[in-house]
Amino acid sequence: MSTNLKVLITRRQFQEQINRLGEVADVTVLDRPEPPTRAELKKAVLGCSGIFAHITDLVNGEIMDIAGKNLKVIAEFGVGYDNIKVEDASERNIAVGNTPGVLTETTADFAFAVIQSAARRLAESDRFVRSGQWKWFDPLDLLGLDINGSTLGIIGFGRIGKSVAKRALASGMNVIYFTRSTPDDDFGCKRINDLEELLKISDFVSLHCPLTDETKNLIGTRELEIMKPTSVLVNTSRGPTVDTNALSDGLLKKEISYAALDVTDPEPIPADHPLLRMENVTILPHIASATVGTRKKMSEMTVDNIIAGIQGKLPPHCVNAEDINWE
Ligand code: 8YV
Repeated sequence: MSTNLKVLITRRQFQEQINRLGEVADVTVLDRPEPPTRAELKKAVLGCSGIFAHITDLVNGEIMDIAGKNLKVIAEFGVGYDNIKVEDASERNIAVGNTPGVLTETTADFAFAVIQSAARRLAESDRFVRSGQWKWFDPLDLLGLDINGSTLGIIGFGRIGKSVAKRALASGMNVIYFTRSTPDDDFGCKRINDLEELLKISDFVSLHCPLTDETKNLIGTRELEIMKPTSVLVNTSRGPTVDTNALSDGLLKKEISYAALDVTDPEPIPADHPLLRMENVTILPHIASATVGTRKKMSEMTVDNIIAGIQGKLPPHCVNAEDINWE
C-alpha cells in the first residue's frame, strides 16, 4: 500500500505481520538473517514513522535524528529494550514499545531447562558421547548436582524471575531472591536484601534482571569469589550483567563449578573465546523466547505497537508513555 507512512523492519519477520503493517504503511524489510550494518540502518530509517527494532539494533538519538521528524514510534521485538535509548526517544517525543507478558512462560521454561541441564551436565555429556569418549558405564563419571533440596538464588523477581521460581519450587528447590522492586506476592520464596548474602548461600544463581547502568557487570570478580565453589551461574537475561572476563577467570580458579549462558557479552561470543574451550560451560545462542508460538505473539505485539504509534495513538505497550505528548 502506498501511504506517506513509512515503517522499517530491521530483520526478517513473520509474513502475516509484515502484511498487517503493509495495510497501513509502506514497509521496508531488511530481509536477511544477519543484522544491518550501522550504515545500512542509517540509510534505511530515513523518513520512517515507525521502526520495528531487534536486539541487534542500537537505536539512539543519532538514528532517531536521521529518521527525521516523522518518527513517532520505535517498537522492540522483545521485552528487554536496552538497545533503544529511551531517554533520547522521550526527548524527541517518540514512543518506545516492547512485548511484555507474551514471552514470560516460554522464557521461564527455558531458563529452568538450562538450570536443570547445567545441574546434570547434559551438554557436556552429549559432547562426551558424540566425540567417541563414552567407552563404558562408569559409576563415578559425569556426576551432576541435585536440583531437589538445593537453593536457587534468583536475581530480579519480575514476571520471568517469578515464573522460574514457581518451577523451582515444584521441583523441590528452596528459592531465595534479590530484587529492587516490591513484589506483592512471593509464594513461599524468601527475599534476601543483600546480594552478597544471596550469592553466598545459593547453589544455583539465575539472573532475571533487565540490563541497566546498575546491573551492568552485576556479577564480577568479587561476586564470583563469594559464590560457593560448587555453585552454578545461569544467565538468560542480558550478556553484560555478567563480566565475561571475570567469569572466565572465576571458572579457571574454580570459584564456581559451572556457567550456563543464553546471553553473552559480546554476543555472539567470538569462536576462539576461552569460555568455549571449557567443558563446564554451556553457551546458547540467545534463544530463551524462541518458540514458534511465542515469537509469533511477539511479532504481533510489536506490530500492534507500531500501528498505534504511527497513527498518533500511544502504543498499547509503551515504556515511556508518561513522557509522550502528542496533543
Ligand atoms: C528476544 C529477549 O528474542 O525479549 C527479550 O528481551 O531477549 C528475546 O525474547 C530478543 O530481544 C530479540 O530481539
